[in-house]
Amino acid sequence: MSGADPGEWGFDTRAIHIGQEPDEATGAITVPIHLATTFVQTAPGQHRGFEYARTSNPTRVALERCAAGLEGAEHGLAFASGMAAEDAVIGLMRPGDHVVLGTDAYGGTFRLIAQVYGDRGIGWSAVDMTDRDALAAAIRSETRQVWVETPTNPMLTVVDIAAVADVAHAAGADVVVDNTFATPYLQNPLELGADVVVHSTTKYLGGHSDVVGGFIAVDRDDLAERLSFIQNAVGAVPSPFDCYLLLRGVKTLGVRMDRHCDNAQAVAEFLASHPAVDRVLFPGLPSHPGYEVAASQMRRPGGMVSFIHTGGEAAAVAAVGATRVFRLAESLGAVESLIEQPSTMTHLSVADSPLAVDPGLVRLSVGIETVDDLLADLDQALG
Ligand code: P1T
Repeated sequence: MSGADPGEWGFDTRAIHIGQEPDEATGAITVPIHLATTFVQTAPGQHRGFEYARTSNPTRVALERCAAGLEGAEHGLAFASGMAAEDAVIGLMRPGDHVVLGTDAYGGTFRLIAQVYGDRGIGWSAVDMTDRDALAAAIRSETRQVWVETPTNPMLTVVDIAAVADVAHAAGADVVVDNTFATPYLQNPLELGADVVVHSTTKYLGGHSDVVGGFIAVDRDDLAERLSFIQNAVGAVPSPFDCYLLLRGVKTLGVRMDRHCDNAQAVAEFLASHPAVDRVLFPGLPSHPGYEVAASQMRRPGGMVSFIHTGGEAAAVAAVGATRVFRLAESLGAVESLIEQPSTMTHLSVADSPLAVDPGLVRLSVGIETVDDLLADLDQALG
């Protein structure tokens, strides 16, 4: 879809223009950072759409409109972090309710569900989301939400969103998709049947390792109403400056993702024939079990690559400490390449749980540097 009408704009035009009309007062081409915490009223309750900055703020509204537009969603809500966005979604449930999540998910998501909400009376089960029968068996009468990550963090498993939505909806549960790894440029879960999309905007949407944020996109008015009530009541909102940085990042999301995808494909192919690599996990390789589902529900396979080192934990630890261009750090999705060992870093909180990860696993967030430098760096580090 592309055209002169805003309703027909392509992805990059939406990223640059939705919610970002030139400032009416000054003509400023970029959205101003509105620091005001309160907005004058002409009579009690009479205002121009803004009353108090926790409830709403013009810079945040610009970001919410823009990011919702990228997901093709009716409603968008910005939060102070990806975890704050997830907390709002889980906050829709009550004690006695139950949630199903995948056996492969970001460690912080598991920690929130199992260790924070588990203690407050919300039950959970973890299943292999690629197994339709296992999912159907895990859903109970009190199941309210089915949480899907795809591709997953850190195993890059691809989950068929439409298939999960069929099973979950038949049982009356909502489907929540964490679209952080794919981004709205590569995958739009609402179109595939999801009810709620969450993002850690700290990653690709920000894209420069300089802002922590979260986002929720929904089409359903009932969900939007309850989530915006929680957003205001709890107050885990991003600052105006964070919203500005995210608007700035999102403008280049499409061009960055194309380079992330090109570089990740080259890195995955390089690793696939490297003797120090036992198995490459990347949905753009035909050998990956999720290759076909990825090709049908994603525009491209993304910028994340994981692999199992033939030498196990000790060799994985040595490799992640030996790169020079890939920096040893948590997080992902920014312009610079990062390398990490999930079992002791991002996924420490899943140790001894059904989500535990292989200590020989190495995760790469492939950046947008010159690809030959990335390949040479991995070669010397694995060598
Ligand atoms: O860090 P925060 O913005 O709160 O987002 C949490 C989060 C949610 N969902 C997924 C899929 C994530 O990967 C994350 C954060 N992940 C990392 C920090 C990491 O290195 O994997």
